[in-house]
Amino acid sequence: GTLGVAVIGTGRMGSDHVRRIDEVISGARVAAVVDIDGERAGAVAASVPGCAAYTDPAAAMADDAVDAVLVASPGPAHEAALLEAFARDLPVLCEKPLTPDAASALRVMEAEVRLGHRRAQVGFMRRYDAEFQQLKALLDSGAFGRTLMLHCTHRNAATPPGFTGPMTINDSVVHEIDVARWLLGQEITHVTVLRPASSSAAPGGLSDPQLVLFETAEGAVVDVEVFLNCGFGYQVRCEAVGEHGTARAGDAHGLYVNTAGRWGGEIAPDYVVRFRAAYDREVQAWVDATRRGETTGPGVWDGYAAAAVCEAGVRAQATGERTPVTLVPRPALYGG
Ligand code: ISE
Repeated sequence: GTLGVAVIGTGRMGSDHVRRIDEVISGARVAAVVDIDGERAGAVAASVPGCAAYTDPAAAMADDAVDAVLVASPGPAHEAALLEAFARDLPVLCEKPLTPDAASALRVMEAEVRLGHRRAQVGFMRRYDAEFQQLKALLDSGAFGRTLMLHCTHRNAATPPGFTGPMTINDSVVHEIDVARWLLGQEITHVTVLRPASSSAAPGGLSDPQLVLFETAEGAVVDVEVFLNCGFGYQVRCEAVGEHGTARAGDAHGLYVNTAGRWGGEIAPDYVVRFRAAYDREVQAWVDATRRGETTGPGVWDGYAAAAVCEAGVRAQATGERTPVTLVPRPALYGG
């Protein structure tokens, strides 16, 4: 039957996912929404037929109409929601980051391992972007030989209020951490962060832009320019350098226009627009797998490994030193 989803958190991503499940996704409906702000939850619920409003995630998960959970609350609230969902053996799609630090991600992983089967997918939506998928297929085909480097660009027009230095790594660069692990099929072993002079557009105290370097288990090197107050729009690119060729995802979307003696096109304003199709595919894939009784896509191991790299990254950011990443052995549940 139709999957009843509880959407936890009705901020930027949560409300976009409510709209998506209501209007775009087949096989699922929004059965409940949760927000600590009850008025906000009520207003969002009122826009969806048959949707209940809660302020407590556990109460929503206890609702008979709820078969699965989409966690889109802020990162620090994810652990409790995930543990509650696991206690009820409910399938989860958890927005990134899985949790904001490695110790809490490890607790989540241990809980899923105790459950004995995968139940959570992590919202690394770039894995569902058409161009990133083409890049992955090209690298996996072996046509370019081994992949030696990735050059990544991650630009946002502006940071939202309250954005902190560690969030540069935990909320933004976490995407490149997942992309690098996924494209290369290797774990990241070391992180270095360089902090050039900050843009005058960066809000007080935030180092922006930054250059983040990853080294991987088999000797690949990844550089990431993360520039979160670039002012001109949302831009995410990744160029892979192989032994026999290079390929770059993220340049071309939208129209190429000639007018008034100039050529060009539009830059997406933000991630909701830039990755709209990827989010659609991600949520549909999650709903389809869940209705088949399966858990697919990036999982809790990927969320944990990313959290461990983030932790090293936040330390590297503070010390300026090349910082090793510590990972526990990969449990058998995740193919270890
Ligand atoms: C945000 O949380 C995201 O996930 C976006 O993809 C990223 O570009 C942005 O920097 C983050 O704050």
